[in-house]
Amino acid sequence: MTQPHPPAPPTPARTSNDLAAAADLAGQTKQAMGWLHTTRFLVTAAQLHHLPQYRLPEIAFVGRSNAGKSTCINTLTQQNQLAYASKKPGRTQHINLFALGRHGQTDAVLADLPGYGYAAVPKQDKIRWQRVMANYLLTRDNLCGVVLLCDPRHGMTELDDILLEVIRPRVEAGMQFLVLLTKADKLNRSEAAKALSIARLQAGGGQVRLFSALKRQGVEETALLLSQWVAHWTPPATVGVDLGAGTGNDVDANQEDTDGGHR
Ligand SMILES: Nc1nc2c(ncn2[C@@H]2O[C@H](COP(=O)(O)OP(=O)(O)O)[C@@H](O)[C@H]2O)c(=O)[nH]1
Ligand SMILES: [Mg+2]
Repeated sequence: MTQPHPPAPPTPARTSNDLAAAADLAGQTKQAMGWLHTTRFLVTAAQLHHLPQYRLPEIAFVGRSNAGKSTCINTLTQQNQLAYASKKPGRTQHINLFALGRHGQTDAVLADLPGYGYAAVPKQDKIRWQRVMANYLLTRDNLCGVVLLCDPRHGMTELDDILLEVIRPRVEAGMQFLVLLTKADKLNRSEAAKALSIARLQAGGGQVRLFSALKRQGVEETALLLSQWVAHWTPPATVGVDLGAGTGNDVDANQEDTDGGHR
């Protein structure tokens, strides 16, 4: 005698609240994507003290050369040429700022920082860029959040760890922080799960997500998160007050030049 199959457990009925919440989330995500699409080039700076001071939340994108930073910015903003996705790693040696906001208004700034760790760059230049980056991350008063891009096939490198150390006090003081594991399309399920858990340990409690420009994985979630960072940002008292030499930039930073002059 064959036993009859047990009845399938009932699927919980979706309440109108669930549906409303889902619709709300979808609406917010769409808004965030539309908002990011307004991104336009603002200014490029070879030296830290050339960066204008804004009373606006700024989100910095950092990571090793070739981690997928330019591709990520282009994907999030749905603009193919915004951040130049270089085939030659190490070429982007300036800090590039982009403005975003609807109706010609600017309500946030994205900062594309020079990629680090490119092997062919002379050691002196590497050290100089690292100092510029560290100074930026430590002293940029209106920095609202940092997105660290990391190719999970290489994992977090020593330079990524140094960067984490540099920003740790600011993250503890409330600055937002996200690790994006890029090129996730190159990982299978178990590799992705492993990469996530390792990165979570290294990120010291910060958020970690998989991201693939190719498969559009993590794009909308990241857009939503960035828009939430900006919405919840409160400017520190110092921001925008000192429009002169820049608040907190030390003498070293002002003398640094991110342009190694060997493109
Ligand atoms: N498969 C795959 N390749 C990617 C992805 N994102 C970037 N890449 C490739 O990785 C290389 C470096 O990307 P790029 O954005 O220039 O890196 P950057 O140096 O960090 O700005 C390029 O060849 C990209 O086409 C992705 O999501 N999937
Ligand atoms: Mg790039």
